[in-house]
Formats: sequence, structure tokens, C-alpha cells
Amino acid sequence: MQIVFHPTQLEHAPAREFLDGAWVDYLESPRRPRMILDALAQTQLGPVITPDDFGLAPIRAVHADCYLDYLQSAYAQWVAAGRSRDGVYPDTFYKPGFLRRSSGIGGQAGAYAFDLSAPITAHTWSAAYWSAQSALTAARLVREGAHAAFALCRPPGHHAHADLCGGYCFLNNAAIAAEYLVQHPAPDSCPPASKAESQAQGVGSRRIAILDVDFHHGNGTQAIFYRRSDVLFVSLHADPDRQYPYFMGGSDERGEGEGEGFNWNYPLPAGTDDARYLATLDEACARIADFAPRYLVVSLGVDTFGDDPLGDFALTGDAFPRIGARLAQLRLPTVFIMEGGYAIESLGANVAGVLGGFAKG
Ligand code: SP5
Ligand code: ZN
Repeated sequence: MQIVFHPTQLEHAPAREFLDGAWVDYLESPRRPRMILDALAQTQLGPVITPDDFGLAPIRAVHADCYLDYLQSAYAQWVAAGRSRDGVYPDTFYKPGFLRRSSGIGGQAGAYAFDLSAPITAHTWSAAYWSAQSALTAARLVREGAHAAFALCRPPGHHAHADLCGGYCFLNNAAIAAEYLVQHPAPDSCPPASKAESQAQGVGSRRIAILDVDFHHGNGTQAIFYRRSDVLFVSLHADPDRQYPYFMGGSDERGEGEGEGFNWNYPLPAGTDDARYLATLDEACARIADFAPRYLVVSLGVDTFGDDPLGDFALTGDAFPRIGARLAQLRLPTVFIMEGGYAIESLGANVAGVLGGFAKG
């Protein structure tokens, strides 16, 4: 399984975030991908390659042009307005019921972000850009016949909406990879024997399933595909009544319009252990098998680990290879996209656990 990563992704390194009412060291740090690369180097999983440059078009296929312009220019505008060089930290957030947008940098910052954990620094755009290119490169590898590929995306993506950053996320890497696969389905190498077989294999279809196993609900990914029936979104996560992102992720959110019935949320209680998690993953996998997609995109967060500083689940290290093995049973060409995971000392082992379990399964 090839591992895709670009060193520019390390350059995004905000100093602080506002967490539980205090300014703390930024948890989503460049140490994370370093720890993951170190752990993967101890395995026989596969080589690390640098991504190709697909340009802006596949990013524009998911994100609003005005938002992309903002991400690229925000830091320079912010500093030019005499604000802090630490990064773009909005002070006022646009909310439903407000009556105007504002063209200045202060108003834009509050309209394009939904929290204080995605500050834009001088290096944010280039890091997020190459994170998305890593996702696209992994998607293309799978499209060209690899059984699986791992995009070591960082910054992560699943909280980013078409025109919103938040939760450490700027560009929605999983959505960008999924949309790329919708728009570039591989030609059928070997035509199926029957219509039933072709449906069972998803052959000839443009259907993509996204499974999000990060501890937090993938609000951005859900929102991007909420009205679509060609992209199934399935997510296991902490109940939003208790945990971030609070305002999305309920089990009653099933999709809208064309997309109704193509969104499945599995909110879980505090203390969720290996058995409970794996049983829920079975249900989620059954939904994916029913949908018979051509490809699977996995938003891979390991902040479900018991020791994670942001999570409240109780998963042990043993759960991760079992998650990987369960995903392998779907027998789908699979693009893994890195999302969260903040228990820095165990992060590499947990990611390697999922990928190793998949490769063996
Ligand atoms: C990609 C990803 O995992 N983003 C997560 C961003 C979460 N940010 C805010 C979390 C609020 C945490 N409050 C409870 C922490 C327990 N001390
Ligand atoms: Zn998370």
C-alpha cells in the first residue's frame, strides 16, 4: 500500500488553539505526521511517495471559489490590517439571522470559520493544498488499480464544509478524493458476467461510499454530500449532544432531497469500548455493502483511542487492526485519508494498526 505525503504539509504549525476555555498548544501539530511516518517505516506496508500536482480544479469541484480565494489571501490581509502575525483568529462568527456579509478581513474571517481551531497562518494554504493533493494522488492510485492507498493528510479535512474551516480542517480531503472518483471512474477492465454481478461489484457505477471513523462527526463531509445519492456518507462518532461538533451528527440526519437515505450517522456514548465499537462498525459496513459502491473512501481518525486527549471512548490498541480487518472484508478498492488522533505517543502504532489489519485481512 503506497503512502502519500508531501513535506510542505509540515509547515502549517499554529502555536495555539482555544480549547475548553483556555489557550493551549495546538494539538494538530507537525509531530503527528512525523510519528505516523516513523511507525509506518517500522512496517512492511509500503513506500512513501510524494503527491502529484492536480492543480485547483478538483478542489474547486468541492469548495466555493470565494472560500478558496479567502484561504489563499486571508493571512496577508490580516497582517496588512495590523492584526496578529500568529494567524487569523476570528473574533466574531456569522450566525443564522444575521443580515449582511462583510467584505473586510474581520468579517470574512468570522464568516468562513465556525470555530477557533483552524487559524490561518503564512503556511496554511500551501500545507492544506498539498494535503489535498496527497488525497487526490491516493485516489488516483486506487482508480488505476491499487487495492488500497493511504494519504497521510495533514491538515485533516472532514470538518471543512464547502465554504467553512474549523476543527483543524481547511480543505475537505475525503470529499475531494470522493468527488475525483465520481468524476473519473476507471474504465471496466473486465465486464461482469451478469447485471446482478455488476450491481454487486459496483462495476460501471459512479457510486462512492465514505466511511468516517474519526471520533468526531464529519460534519463537513456530510454537508457536502447531503443532497447526493451517488455518494453515501456513513459515520461512527461521539454523540453530538455531548461532543464536538455539537450541531451535526444525529442519527436522524438521513440526507435531503435526492440524498435522502444516503447519510447514516451512528452516534456513540462516552466509554464506548472495543466490542461496542466493532459491533456498530459491522452495522455501518452492512450499509456500505448494500450500497455496492465502486470505491470506498475512509476518513481515518484514531482519536477513538482510550488515551486520546480529545476523545472519551475507551478503545484499546487491539481495536485498530480489527477495524482494518473489518474494512478489508468489504473487498472494495479503498482510499484511506488521515483525519484526527492526538494521543501522540500511540498515534503511529494505532494508524499502522488499522492499515496493517487491512493489508492482512
Ligand atoms: C480532525 C479532528 O479530529 N478535529 C477535532 C477538533 C476538535 N476541536 C474541539 C474539541 C472540543 C473538545 N472538548 C472536550 C475535550 C476534553 N478535554
Ligand atoms: Zn477527530
